[in-house]
Amino acid sequence: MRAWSAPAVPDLGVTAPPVSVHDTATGGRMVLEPQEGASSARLYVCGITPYDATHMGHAATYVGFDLLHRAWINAGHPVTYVQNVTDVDDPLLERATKVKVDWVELAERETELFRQDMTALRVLPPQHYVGAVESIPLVIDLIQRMEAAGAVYRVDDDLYFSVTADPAFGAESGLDRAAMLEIFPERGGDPDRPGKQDPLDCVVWRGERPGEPSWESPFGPGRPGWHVECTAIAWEHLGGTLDVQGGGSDLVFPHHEMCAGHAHVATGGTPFARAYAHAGMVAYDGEKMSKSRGNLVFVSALRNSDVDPMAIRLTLLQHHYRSDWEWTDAELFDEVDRLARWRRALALGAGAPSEPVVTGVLAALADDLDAPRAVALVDAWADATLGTGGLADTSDPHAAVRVHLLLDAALGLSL
Ligand code: 5CA
Ligand code: ZN
Repeated sequence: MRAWSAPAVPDLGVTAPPVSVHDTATGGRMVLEPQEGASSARLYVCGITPYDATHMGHAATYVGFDLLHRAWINAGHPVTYVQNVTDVDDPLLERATKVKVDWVELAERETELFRQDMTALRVLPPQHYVGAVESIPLVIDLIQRMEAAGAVYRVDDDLYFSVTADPAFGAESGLDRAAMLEIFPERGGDPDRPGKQDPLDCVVWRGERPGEPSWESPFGPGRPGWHVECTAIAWEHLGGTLDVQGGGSDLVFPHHEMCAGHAHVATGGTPFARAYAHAGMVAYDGEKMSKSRGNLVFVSALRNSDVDPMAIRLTLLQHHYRSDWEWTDAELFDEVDRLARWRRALALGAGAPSEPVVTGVLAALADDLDAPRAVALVDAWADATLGTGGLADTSDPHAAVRVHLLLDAALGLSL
């Protein structure tokens, strides 16, 4: 699948510190220098299910991982970035039926809108942007490997993955069985289906249903399960253990746990990812922003009403990627004002010393992607540059150029 166009990342002429992020599996910090022998850092972030437009929750997650992508580049590491598109799944098919649109058309339309939103927000594109439908041969291959390891069984026309086949099952989320059983049905699981060996087992191949799309396979006609899609795409396009599997915190269980389990079983125990990183949930009107609840603020709607995409991006950056927070329009308007102040400071050319802000911003981002700290440093620089009571600091003749490049390279803000 086509991704979107890449904004250039300016070279700052300094090397940022090694990047560390919080790892859900260990609950601690992980320093992410590329693996021995790997030519690049390997990043996989779970992509959209394209049945509706990009909302602020999606945008926050992708901007969050864009900070990781940029922090690695600024630390001197090339990055191979892979993202999927869940272009066949229950919610997409249900929406297509409801609005009487062909499901392929709906997926293509919403994916194109997502590309435009990501371009406007200056999110670096993945090198491999891969749909589930185009990956069906990879999925079949992965299921066959799991089958050969004795980890797959049939219930009617569907194939299930046996979670007990992975001795490490549960290590990614750290959840106990009771918590897993509670969450599983809320996130697409079917614990009560008769014939399953364990209530937590998940579908890897869903046999053909009347009126639904299906593809031929050695297991009969059907379509891929959700978790096996991401495992197959990530493994194929990154070629080994990922440095980071990312997504929103709603994917901690079962999605990323199952991905880890599938990979362990198919490869004889090779870890799926070194770290599992999760972005917090963005709420609106008191509840998680979600397509199913309908409490949405769309990136495209704001763009269409002439909101500067950089103000949207800055609003997202004001919240640490791991925190849960609530979108308000008032905050967006504050950030419009902040951008105007930064632009005034940058227009002066000379300004307060740039060296401390460059070092500080790169260090903040290398430290678990601490964008709010980075924004506060730029704010302090703009305040000093503009001065209060006429006491502007213009001691650095090249300050504006340096800070301009820094905002672009590290925070993805083009002013
Ligand atoms: N296609 C699957 C992942 S393989 C999926 O979850 N799609 S999605 O369209 O529902 O979400 C896309 C990404 O946005 C996921 O990483 C998800 O965790 C994240 N996300 C969804 N809702 C929110 C929210 N309210 N706040 C933050 N991130 C969110
Ligand atoms: Zn995924």
